[in-house]
Amino acid sequence: MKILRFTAIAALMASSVAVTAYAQEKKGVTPGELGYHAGSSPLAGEPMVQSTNPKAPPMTQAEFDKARTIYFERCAGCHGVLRKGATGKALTPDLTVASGTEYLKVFIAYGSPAGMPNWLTSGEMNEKEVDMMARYIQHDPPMPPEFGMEQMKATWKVVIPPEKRPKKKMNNFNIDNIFSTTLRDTGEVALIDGDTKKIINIVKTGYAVHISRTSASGRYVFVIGRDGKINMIDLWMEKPDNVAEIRIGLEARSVDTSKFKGYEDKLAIAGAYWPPQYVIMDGDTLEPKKIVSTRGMTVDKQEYHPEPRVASIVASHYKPEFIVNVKETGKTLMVDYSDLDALKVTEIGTARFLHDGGWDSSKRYFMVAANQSNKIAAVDAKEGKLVSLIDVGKIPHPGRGANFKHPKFGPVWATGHLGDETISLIGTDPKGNKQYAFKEVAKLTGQGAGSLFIKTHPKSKNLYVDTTLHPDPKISQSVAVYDINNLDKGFKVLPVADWAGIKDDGAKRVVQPEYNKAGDEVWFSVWSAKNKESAIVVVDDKTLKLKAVIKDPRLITPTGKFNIYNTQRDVY
Ligand code: DHE
Repeated sequence: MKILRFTAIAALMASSVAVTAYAQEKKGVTPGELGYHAGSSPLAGEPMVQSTNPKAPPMTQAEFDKARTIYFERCAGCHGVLRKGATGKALTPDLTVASGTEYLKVFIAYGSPAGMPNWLTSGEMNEKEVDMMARYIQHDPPMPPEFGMEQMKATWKVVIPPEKRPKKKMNNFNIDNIFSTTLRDTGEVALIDGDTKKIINIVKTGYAVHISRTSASGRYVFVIGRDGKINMIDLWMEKPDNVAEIRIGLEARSVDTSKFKGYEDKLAIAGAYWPPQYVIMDGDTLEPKKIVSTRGMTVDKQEYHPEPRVASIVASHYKPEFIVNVKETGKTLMVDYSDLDALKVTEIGTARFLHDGGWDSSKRYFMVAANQSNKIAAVDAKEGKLVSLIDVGKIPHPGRGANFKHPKFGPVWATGHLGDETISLIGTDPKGNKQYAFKEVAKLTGQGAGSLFIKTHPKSKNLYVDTTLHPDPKISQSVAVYDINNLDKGFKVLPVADWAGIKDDGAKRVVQPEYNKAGDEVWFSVWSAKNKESAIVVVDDKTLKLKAVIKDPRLITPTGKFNIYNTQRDVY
């Protein structure tokens, strides 16, 4: 909660005009929204030079360093490294100096009725810290270092070179049904055997590991940490483990590999938050080949943005292309990787604040959430163009979304929302159901706001929606499940956290449904604090009954789970 509060406070630490505007905009802000963007940035530990603005109130070096650490741990996620504004407002000295220390302190200390928490009165900050942060944001933001080829190569390690790796699968695991499971706060992934539900190995990865993706062949798993470290895991080894690693930046979230015919397992790509860039690597060794900056103009106002972060990346099935979504400029880049020396990039203007997304069932259209714009952009990977920008609910957050055949509208793709209780269904079949294609055709009502992930499977008739960041524990600890053929009937609630039988109190948030290969089980993480027991709960998709609980002292803060087969083939 501490982190959550600080972000909101910092959001209001702008000029008086900006404060009012922000407060209006943030009316009805949910705790989930605030909490989600409040992740700690690994940049807190990077050396940076103190820049002094003569108009800003003085600070000692020690105060500046402390405030900088707090800023990167708690505020940068919303306001950006350079405080130019990201999903939160800009906090640059031209705005903050005009407001002055005393004014800013009020907001930090007392919050506002529009959702701004009260740092001082809640006892979470003392007067000294409030004063320090109010002064800090009037100084020029310090600039973290760049991270180019030299720095990348210095971190690049081929642990087992390709020629020394197995020539065939050396274990008896059904590797298609392994789940690469994020252990968020330990910087590890657990490889869990989906058949036996036993942990195969715990692999050390980057800090606050984020997602796993598989190579086109399904042999390799690529894991990225928030610190920009990628680990490449070989599932053919007797005990699957790390075979190569690299850092591609100082902060990152996304990774994928080439999937077009003829390029399977050839290349990998990762996108960084800082520096704002993407990097194409050798698919066997992670050797960095090409680094491309994403700094540039925004799609709407056509203003320069110094740090447009790279959000989701997917590999096209239609062309030798990666689809790279650049958050703050609102651009979707189709990066043709067939000739890295003459890189061709098609820039598609979509909408600002691009975040997560997934394919429609035909894998031709990429559906990506422009979250703070409350839109889904549908991008045609075959034609290389924007098909439609679709207005949905408040802050769509699909993960990769859910594809199913609606009894009336035909194939649809669905997303839940962080900011409201709705689930939007979007038609995706321009041939058979033209009148519904790329429109929001229906809205379901779920348990509440704070949803992060939604999931179904081609073999299932169920649609699961989590509400991980809802403030009411009853809701954050359960999931809603709809019968796809009877959506009007509403949903059933599965008390997933109760089923885990965890005695510790605490958050026990239920997050990210993920199917097994057969599509007859759904796995949920019950995500507790680092020092409390967590679990994975497996639900029988036919009966909606508890099938298994996976517990192990090593399963610390499990969040995302990535079934190898489904991830490899984009089944969701
Ligand atoms: Fe995520 C996907 C960024 C917080 C769990 N997350 C993504 C993607 C991005 C992203 C850009 C899409 C990657 C892709 O497809 O290539 N996430 C961010 C943030 O910037 C944010 C808001 C704040 C932060 O500090 O990182 C954030 N994310 C979280 C969490 O707090 C979650 C819930 C728990 C955790 O493990 O950190 C979380 N994000 C996930 C998961 C996915 C993801 C499980 C992949 C879902 C999938 O099914 O593909």
